[in-house]
Amino acid sequence: MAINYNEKIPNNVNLTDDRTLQRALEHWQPKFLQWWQTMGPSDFAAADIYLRTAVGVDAAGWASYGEVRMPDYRWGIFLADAEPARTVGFGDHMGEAAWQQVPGEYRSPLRRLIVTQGDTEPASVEQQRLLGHSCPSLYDLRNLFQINVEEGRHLWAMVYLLHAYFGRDGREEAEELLERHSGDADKPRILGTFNEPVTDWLSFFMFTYFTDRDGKYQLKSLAESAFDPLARTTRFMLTEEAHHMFVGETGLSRVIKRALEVMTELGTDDPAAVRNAGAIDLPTFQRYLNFWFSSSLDLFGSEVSSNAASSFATGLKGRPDESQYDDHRCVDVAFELAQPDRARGIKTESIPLRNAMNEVLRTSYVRDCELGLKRWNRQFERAGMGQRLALPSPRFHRAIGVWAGVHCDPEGAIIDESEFRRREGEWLPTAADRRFVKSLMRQVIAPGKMAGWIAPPERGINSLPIEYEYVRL
Ligand code: BYC
Repeated sequence: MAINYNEKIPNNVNLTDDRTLQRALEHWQPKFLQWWQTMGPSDFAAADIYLRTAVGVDAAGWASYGEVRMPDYRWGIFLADAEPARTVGFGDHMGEAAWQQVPGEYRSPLRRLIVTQGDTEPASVEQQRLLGHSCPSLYDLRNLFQINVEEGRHLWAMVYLLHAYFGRDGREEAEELLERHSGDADKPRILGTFNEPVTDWLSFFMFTYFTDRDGKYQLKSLAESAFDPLARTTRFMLTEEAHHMFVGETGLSRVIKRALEVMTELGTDDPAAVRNAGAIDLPTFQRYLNFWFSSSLDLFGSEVSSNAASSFATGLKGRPDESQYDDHRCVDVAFELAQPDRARGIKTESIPLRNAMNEVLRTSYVRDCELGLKRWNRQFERAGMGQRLALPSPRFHRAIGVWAGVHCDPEGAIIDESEFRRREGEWLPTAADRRFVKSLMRQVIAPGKMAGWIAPPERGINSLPIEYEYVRL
């Protein structure tokens, strides 16, 4: 269905047919805008930004590009088209008609999933709030703001579900989504990674590569939900999410490209020399990667989770691309889980597959993360350099699940806490690393110009040249 932009809240859900819902959302709208003003991108409200806006929900040509000021962006409610006669694709309700309303017995766990998902969206905008002041180019600045406005819209997607299907509780949850804040001592965001500061662009690119990719896997599994409005809204969110991961992957690849250029010019891979020349040395890059990968792994929850088992059984949350599996019920199937034993060794235990669903998702996520690593490592090969980047073991630096509190090195070997503390600075960003990366973060806003620590992108946005003035300040 086409998106109606003539209304106060653009939508393709016939909002005018439900006056009560429309009024409730129109009541939330100014609170959202107030939140955007105070917690969203600092400054830049008057800049004209070359943004894409959704004009339809079909895969082909949903985006229209044009100059927009962020406060005038039309945040709204867009669901992918309904699949006629859709049935539940997994779990105990497999084959039954997908639900258009929330079954009473699943209200509370479904609300919890929607709130957790919704909480991450504004959190990421808050985390990235100050980045505009140190953008490496106008191209990058535009991409940052594109991501920010779309994360704002993803909040709308979840708030719509809360208002439309969860009555008063849902409206209260929608208010609280604007009251918790990233890193706030009293009211932090729900999940760990979304309270981590993202105050430099290396972290931003790591975040959009690793953390947005968690978003992809979580949204894909919610897109399988028996609750059809959730499946439809997340299907559309995924089309927007793809660009966020593109920004992460290409951003990191440009950082590597620049480091390789500097190493070739200088004829050395000495990290101090690379830093002196104003590029990001590879050991620092690897430490940032270790941090953001391990933090993002925690977002999948515990390896053994009764929440995950019941979400699968009841049909609330499936596996990404559920249709690729043969067995959609997963009853009486075991999953072999490696976990630490008391003697500091590793034991493998059989657990019911349904309880291991978080781990199933995490494993497919890790495989997806590896693809970027392969591409980046090819850059080294092509440059004739011996260095390689690697994902650390999923046991490394975990705060959630069976490996939480177990000290492991990046290869996954269990080590003493004292050894971990002694070597932590080799594996995770140090205060000195952060100071160095911060020192490179100087705003570059001349059209087509790039900061010295990052190579230009291969092409511009929507076939425009790289020199295009993507943000008119
Ligand atoms: N930090 O049974 P467990 C995105 C909590 S990103 C802190 O293991 P479960 C985006 C957990 O909440 C995708 N707490 O977990 C990306 C639970 O607490 P309660 C976001 C954590 O339920 C970039 C307790 O520990 N999507 O979209 O099986 C930019 C026991 O947990 C963490 C979703 O989250 C953590 N890392 O699975 C913008 C999807 N992990 O309730 C956006 C919806 C766990 O006992 N959420 N806990 O107080 C879910 O599917 C599940 O809630 C989780 C956790 C996978 C997150």
